[in-house]
Amino acid sequence: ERLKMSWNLDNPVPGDIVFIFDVDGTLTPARKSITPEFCKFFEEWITGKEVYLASGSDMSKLREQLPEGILHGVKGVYASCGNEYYVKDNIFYKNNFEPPRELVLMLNDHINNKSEYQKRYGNHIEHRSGMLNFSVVGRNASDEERLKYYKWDCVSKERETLAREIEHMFPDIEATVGGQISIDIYPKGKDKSQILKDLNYNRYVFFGDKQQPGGNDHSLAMAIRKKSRFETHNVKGYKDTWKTLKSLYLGKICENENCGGCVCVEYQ
Ligand code: M1P
Repeated sequence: ERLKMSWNLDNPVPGDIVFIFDVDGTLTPARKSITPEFCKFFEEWITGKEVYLASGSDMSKLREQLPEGILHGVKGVYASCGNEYYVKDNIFYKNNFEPPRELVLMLNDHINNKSEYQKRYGNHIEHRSGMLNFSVVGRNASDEERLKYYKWDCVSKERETLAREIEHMFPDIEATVGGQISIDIYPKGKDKSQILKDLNYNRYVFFGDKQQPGGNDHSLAMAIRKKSRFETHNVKGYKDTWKTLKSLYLGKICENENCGGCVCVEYQ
């Protein structure tokens, strides 16, 4: 449901270059605050530029991770995979999602009977605007418990497998792997790529750590790669983002000759 807005998102303001950043794993370690040194740099860097954030997390989590200087310094914040949009503290729209009963039953069955991971810490299904976030280990897991699950998942590929199963069973639904312990679930098309309907620029620059197929930055990266001028940076962590911003964009818009057209950068 779109809320009444003071300016019209259906007629986006054209501009030259837009920078879009995922948050967890791109500006911060997963579910952690931005580091003070990078925070100082990034707050200065965004000044005078058209910058948007596009996160899978909801706004309350983002407020724990990023200071007001950044949340209010950017042009806008797309939370819950673009299903909510904020400018400073004002919400401009949020989408609704009523998950099918069978999906909720399937997720509960997975937690109770199917998953081979033994530990459960509570808060397994989180309802957010326009989406569900699902975690076998549970969002109440401590940092240490998160890491244990993450390492296990990297080997077992539980999240990837479950996401494909969900999409197979519910053809109108998309499921993608976000941070360390969970998957994001939403109606088809209501993924991060939906933010592009609001943005009209000559050049798109995107930093995200989950651009591979099945990741929650994938749809946005693919949609940006259809633009005539773009850069997608598939970073491995905030340090890659920082290093790239320092080397390519410090103080002025990119002078690197490789950045004139279309570039997809994979970080090792
Ligand atoms: O923004 C990335 C992800 O961050 C969190 O993931 P996790 O708790 O699994 O580390 C979640 O908020 C998730 O929805 C989000 O996609």
